[in-house]
Amino acid sequence: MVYVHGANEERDIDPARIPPGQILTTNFPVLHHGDVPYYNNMALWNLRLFGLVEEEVTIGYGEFMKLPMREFTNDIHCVTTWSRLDNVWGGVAVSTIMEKIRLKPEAKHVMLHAEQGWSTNLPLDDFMRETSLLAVRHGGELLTPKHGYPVRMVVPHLYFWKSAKWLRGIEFMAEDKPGFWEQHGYHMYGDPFQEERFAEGYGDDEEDYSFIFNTPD
Ligand SMILES: Nc1nc2c(c(=O)[nH]1)N[C@H]1C(S)=C(S)[C@@H](COP(=O)(O)O)O[C@H]1N2
Ligand SMILES: [Mo]
Repeated sequence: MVYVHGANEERDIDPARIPPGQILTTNFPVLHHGDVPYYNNMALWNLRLFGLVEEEVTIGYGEFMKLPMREFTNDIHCVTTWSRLDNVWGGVAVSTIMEKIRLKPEAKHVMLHAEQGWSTNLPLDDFMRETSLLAVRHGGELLTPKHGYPVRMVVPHLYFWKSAKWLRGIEFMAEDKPGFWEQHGYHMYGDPFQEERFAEGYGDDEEDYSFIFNTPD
């Protein structure tokens, strides 16, 4: 039996699903750097696929919402130690997006670009896992603004900071490069089952901690 915060009860959950150092909750905390973007004209929204591709592609909102959608159920593991199991997402499989472009063979890494210059990096193979998606719904409802409306990335096998909210660009790169939190000491890969929370040496400076708690609602 595992105690679940939010539900305030013990539940019969396979402990193997819970990475080390994580606490289960049924709440859905909101964490990000900066402000929640506000959209008053979706005609101005687009998603740009660029970098090491034969031809750059831009997908508008109307076109995106007409792509084939699927349901994905997976677990969230946040580096700040909460986990939330069995999230039902609706969205577009990464394979559907990849049909729009032709990658150059040198492409091995991906940078996800969000509104306001926020970014996060991951290997191409992890981006392309069958479980990775571009979500537009959570729990059957359209994403709320604070959880990433209109489109957020979901990469369930890595810590949740790799799941960029307010996604606007997918950049294909030859070499790995640190995104926003990675430049501030978070791990380059972020496997929750290996507890890859921070880069080596993170936390040695008092300044490091100012970023962990900078999480306005
Ligand atoms: N654009 C953007 N996406 C982001 C972040 C951010 O600051 N900006 N924070 C990440 C972090 S650290 C976490 S834990 C999750 C939180 O998602 P949630 O607010 O939906 O729980 O979003 C991730 N995606
Ligand atoms: Mo986070």
